[in-house]
Formats: sequence, C-alpha cells, structure tokens
Amino acid sequence: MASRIVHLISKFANLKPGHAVRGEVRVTAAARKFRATLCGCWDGARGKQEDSVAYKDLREFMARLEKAGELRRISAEVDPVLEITEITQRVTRAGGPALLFEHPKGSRVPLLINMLGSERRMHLALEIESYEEVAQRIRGFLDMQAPQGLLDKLKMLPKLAELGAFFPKSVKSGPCKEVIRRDGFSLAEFPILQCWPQDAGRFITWPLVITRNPETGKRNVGVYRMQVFDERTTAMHWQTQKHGAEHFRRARAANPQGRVEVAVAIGAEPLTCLAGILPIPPDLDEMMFAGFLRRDPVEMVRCETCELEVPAHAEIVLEGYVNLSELRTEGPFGDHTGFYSLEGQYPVFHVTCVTHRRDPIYLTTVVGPPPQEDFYMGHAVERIFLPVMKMQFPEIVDVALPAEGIFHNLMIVAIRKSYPGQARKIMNAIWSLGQAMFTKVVVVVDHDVNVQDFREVAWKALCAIDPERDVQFVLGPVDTLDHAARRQDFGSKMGIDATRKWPGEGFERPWPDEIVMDQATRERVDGLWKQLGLAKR
Ligand SMILES: Cc1cc2nc3c(=O)[nH]c(=O)nc-3n(C[C@H](O)[C@H](O)[C@H](O)COP(=O)(O)O)c2cc1C
Ligand SMILES: [Mn+2]
Repeated sequence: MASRIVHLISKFANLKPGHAVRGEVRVTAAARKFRATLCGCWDGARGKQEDSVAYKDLREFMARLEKAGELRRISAEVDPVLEITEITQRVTRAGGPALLFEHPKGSRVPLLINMLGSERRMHLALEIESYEEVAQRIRGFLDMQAPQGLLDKLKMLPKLAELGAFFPKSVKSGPCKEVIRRDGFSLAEFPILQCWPQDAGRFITWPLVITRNPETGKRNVGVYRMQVFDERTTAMHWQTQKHGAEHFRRARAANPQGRVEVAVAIGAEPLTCLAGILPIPPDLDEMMFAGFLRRDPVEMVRCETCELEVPAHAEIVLEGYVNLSELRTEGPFGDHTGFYSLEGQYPVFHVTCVTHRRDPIYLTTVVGPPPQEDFYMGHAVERIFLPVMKMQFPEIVDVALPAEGIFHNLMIVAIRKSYPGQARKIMNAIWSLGQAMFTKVVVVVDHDVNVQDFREVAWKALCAIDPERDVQFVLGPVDTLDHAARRQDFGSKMGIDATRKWPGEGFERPWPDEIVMDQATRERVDGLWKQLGLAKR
C-alpha cells in the first residue's frame, strides 16, 4: 500500500536509533525518555510509557488468556491427525476459547490453537478496548504535518521518538536458543496437524517464514504453510505474488543453481505472529510493524547456521535453506476457501538446525469453511488498515470483508461520492492496492449504507443497479487459491457500482427517496403504544 503512512514508516525503517530525522530530530534514548514524559499529552491512544507491558512471549499471552477465561487446557490425548481440527471447529463455531492440547498423540510438545479466534482475544493481544484505538494511533502518524514553529516541532518529537522505538532490536541470545540441535532432530517430534481428510499430509500452518531480499538485504516475514515431506524437509508454499516468492525469483535469476537462506519461527507473542500475515509493502519489515503494534520493539537473535535473525522469544525455530532449482508437488490442502486447494509445484525447505525452548509450545491454526480463526485475523487487518485506505482515498467511509467472502472474494466499500464515475475509480484503486488486488468482487455503495450490515447492503445495492450498466469486468492477477479462475493466478474481477446514479453519469431519471416514517407520527404511536395492547417494545 503505497500510502503516506507506509511512506513515512519506510522512511523511518531505514533509520537506526541515533540517526538524524529530517536533519532536526535525533531518535535517541534521551528522546525516548522525553517522549515518555510527554506521552500523557500527545493524542495517540494510550501512548505506552517506558515501563512497557507488551507481552514478551507466547506463554505470557497464554497466562493473560487463562486469567481472562479465554484458554482451556485439554489433558486427554488427542490426535493431531484430524481430531484436533474437529474439536477446534466445534469450539470456534461456538465462540469458544483458545485451546492448549497438553498431550497431542505422538508428541511430547503441547499444541496451542485458536489463539486469536475471537474479537476479544484479538483485543487482548493488541491490548485495546476497540480497533478504533489502533486506528487513532495510525491516524496520529498520518496527520503529522511538516512542523510550522518550534512548538509544533516539540509536539512532533514524542511521535517521532515513538517511531524510532519500534525498530526490531538485535540481542545476543534468547529463550529460543535454550536447546540448539544441529543433529539428531526430526520434525516428527512436533504435533504437526493433518487438518482435513484429503490433505496431502501434515502441514505447519502458522510458520513465520523469514527471508532477505537478495538485492536490498531487507527482511520479509510471511506466513506460508509448510507441508511436511519427511523429518527434515517441507514444502514452502509462498504464492506467486507474495514477498518470499519474489525473493526466491530474484535469487534464482542471479544464480539458478544457488540457494536462499530461510528461517522459520513458530510461536511467539501474538502480534509478532499476526505481523506475518499483514499485507504490507515489500521491503517494509513486518517485525517493525509488530513493534509498532506492540509499542515495543521485537527482539531478534541471529540464527546458528545462517545470517538471518529470528524473534528471540520464539518457541521453535527451524533454520535452513531452499534450493533455487528444486520444486516438488505440494497439496492438496483443505484451505480457507472451504475447498481443497489443488496440488502445485513449490520450493522445498531443507532444515539444517532446530532451536527451541526447553519446553516448547507448538502454535498452529486450522483453516477451512468460514468462519475460522483466520477470519478474526483478517478482520483485524481490515480495521487496522482502514485509516491507511482512507488517507489515500478520502472518499472511503467504511469497508467490509464478510466472512463468506474469505477476504479475496468480496469487498464492500462505502464512499462519499462527489464526482461522476467515482465508484469506478475506487474499484480500480482497490485492484491496485497491495493484496487487495485479489478482490474478485468489489461492491461500491453510497456513504449512507452500513457496509457492516450485509442485509442492508444486499437490499440497497440490488435496488441501485442496472446490471448491464453498473457491472464492470477487468482482467488481472487473482488469488492463487481461486480454483474457478481460468488459470492459476490470472483471471477476471468484477466491480459493481451500487451508488445512486447521477445525471453526470448519464442517468436522467429522478432517484427516489428511501422510505422512512416521519418523526411526529413515530412519537404519536409511541404515546399510543401501551393502549394498543400489542407486543412489548
Ligand atoms: C493461517 C494462514 C495461512 C496462510 N498460508 C499461506 C500460504 O500457504 N501461502 C501464502 O502465500 N500465503 C498464506 N497466507 C497469507 C499470507 O500470510 C499473507 O498474504 C501475507 O501478507 C504474506 O506476506 P508477504 O506479503 O510478506 O508475502 C496465510 C495466512 C494465514 C492467516
Ligand atoms: Mn512482506
């Protein structure tokens, strides 16, 4: 998303504490202290003080969940092959808690699932009461103007210093190094799920896959599932348009017979884990964004057998490489579309070293027919990035991604239309906005339609269209998981202009008013209501 915040953050992403910012402000420890003193007066939501309370690791968050009644321990032995999926399905559907399977069959490592599978747990992870708080913090940064006078500059200082405080911090060691195994390890030790009956095998579903851009050296962290082939190899399912795949292609172009280093972290504090799925621009470090969300830097530690860094507080780390000349059949896999994604050719990840805590916890999730845990992650992404979208496209009032639309199939956008053709402009904007490019159907409605109420959207949007006139098709990249597209990764998308049509758009008929009872009659009937002996209101 090439928007202003992204521009700002990218700019700061190249800075280290101590670097000059715009030649005027130094992001130093002193500035950070200064920020702490000023925190009380800046308008960001709950500016975090020096004594940060961000969760350090997965277990600290689990303790918080347990205290809030949001985590259940299951001591019975349960099979990671299918059974854990079936149990988790039932619990997720019922709005139930995160689950810690203490005795997964065939493994001594406990398994955590459904960690973020509710809005409440997502709020606990973000330490907020509502998404509006994150939105407000983001707006705080977006609203930063070039300072006018000294007072303005002083007011900006805490925010700049705060930005400086988000950079990942390199540390010498960390709990993920409690056990280092260059030999004698096996992926079979971990309770890796086979989620669905027709899955090709076991899949690591929530790995933070870390690579570096071979040209810029910038880090990327993406969640790409990994099918276990044997004790030391897995598939690497980065889809064509994802940043890991781009790193792979660039490295291969330079040296087709070479390899790229890959590190995989499994299980960390929740916002580090969430950061791996965020649709942020290439070369912007997801760990920096995690630092922004936590209001505290993520500590990173160097791998044993490669140059990459991994979150120091991770539960499990797999170090290794991908051969640039090697592909292997991956899938099928029961996917978040609710269907099995087909087999495909993907790179192979070779594990050279495993490091983990003395008593590691294996974090995983299941995808399948919506809604699942990933719906809550997607919803958080929608709410967190809405201010960024609004910044770039000020006519946007609200956006909704209904669960049944599985993120890429349907986006409903409400706009305040102020010139002819603006709904179509927004469709095109969405199709060129980062991973929103995958959106198969965009429905644009007027600002007075509540996009969060899908019945209202269906009613008003269907009333507002002359289909032949208001539907637009385009060709372009589509989600790899779209099994209906004419080809993998390429197909058509549809935009529906469901806004009121204007004379300037060639519509000369009058547009009718929506039916609403007048206030005076409503009040009269309120007064009469008791006498009528009808149902209670
Ligand atoms: C549970 C889960 C599993 C995912 N699995 C994959 C996957 O196998 N391949 C993929 O390309 N994206 C997958 N994604 C989506 C990516 O994590 C997401 O698009 C992310 O932004 C990619 O990072 P990148 O933009 O740095 O490439 C998954 C997301 C979730 C929540
Ligand atoms: Mn990325």
